Amino acid sequence: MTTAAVPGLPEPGRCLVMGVVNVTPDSFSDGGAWFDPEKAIRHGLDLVAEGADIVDVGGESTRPGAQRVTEEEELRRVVPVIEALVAENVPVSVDTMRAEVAEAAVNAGARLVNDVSGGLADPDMPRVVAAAGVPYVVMHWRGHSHDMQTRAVYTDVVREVRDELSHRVDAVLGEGVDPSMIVLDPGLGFAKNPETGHNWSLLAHLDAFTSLGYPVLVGASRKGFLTRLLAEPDGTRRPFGECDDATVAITSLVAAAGAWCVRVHRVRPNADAVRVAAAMRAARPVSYSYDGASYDGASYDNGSPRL
Ligand code: PMM
Repeated sequence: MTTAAVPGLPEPGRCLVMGVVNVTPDSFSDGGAWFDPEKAIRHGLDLVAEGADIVDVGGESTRPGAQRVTEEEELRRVVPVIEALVAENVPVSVDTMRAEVAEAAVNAGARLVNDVSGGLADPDMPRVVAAAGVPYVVMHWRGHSHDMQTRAVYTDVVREVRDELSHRVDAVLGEGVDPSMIVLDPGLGFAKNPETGHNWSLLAHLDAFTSLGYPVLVGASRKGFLTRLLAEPDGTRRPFGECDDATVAITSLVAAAGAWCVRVHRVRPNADAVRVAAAMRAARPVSYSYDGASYDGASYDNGSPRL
């Protein structure tokens, strides 16, 4: 499952690493550090030098409570950065919910459309992506950031997110997106309540998503549920930028469980982690003997993702 090929994107035989470039003044995770286009381009190139397989360029913050920017502003932010990175042969994805922005980004050379709304925010998106013939990240989403946390109500979060994602897949297939182009994302932090363990349940049951038969992308990096997990005894939450070690831990686990790609802010340690997971997965199927008994890795594969 890890190595499922997605057309036009690298195929290193392990979980891919997508480095984040937020060309925004207000993303919660990096606080506007890359709002200046020159800095954003430099940062994208640095991420590649650290081992990013894909650079994800976004011009609209999706932090809880964020207000939308205009389409013109979003285009102004992302297109020059995408053009410059593509000119350096960087595999670029565009993080947008708008069909017009996706189209402009693909015309500028973006190879992947990463739509956190899974086609719900802009009804033209699936058709535009289908016409562009590029891979499409369909993420689980229940509404825009300004009020998404009020929608984080589930009886069975894994089943509901899986079912809602499946419906989105059916919808985008109906709009002409080729099945080979679809990537799924459970949407950690998006309409998920960090107090009630929604994100952890989704991570713990990644097989509910990998078993749908599409590559799976996981975006845990610097999310609020990590700042809570790592809070001080008095409840003071760990700052976003100090959650990178926890992000690496998640990367190791989801890469071992068969994720296709992780979306992260700090690339180098996550690039190491996916290599560790790949080495362990590769070592697993061989027969070996221990303590006089012999084991065949394949014989106790019960269908669960293997470490
Ligand atoms: N998270 C953010 C933005 N884009 N895209 C995908 N596919 N999955 C995610 O989890 C995701 C995303 C928000 O994080 P940021 O503001 O730190 O970039």
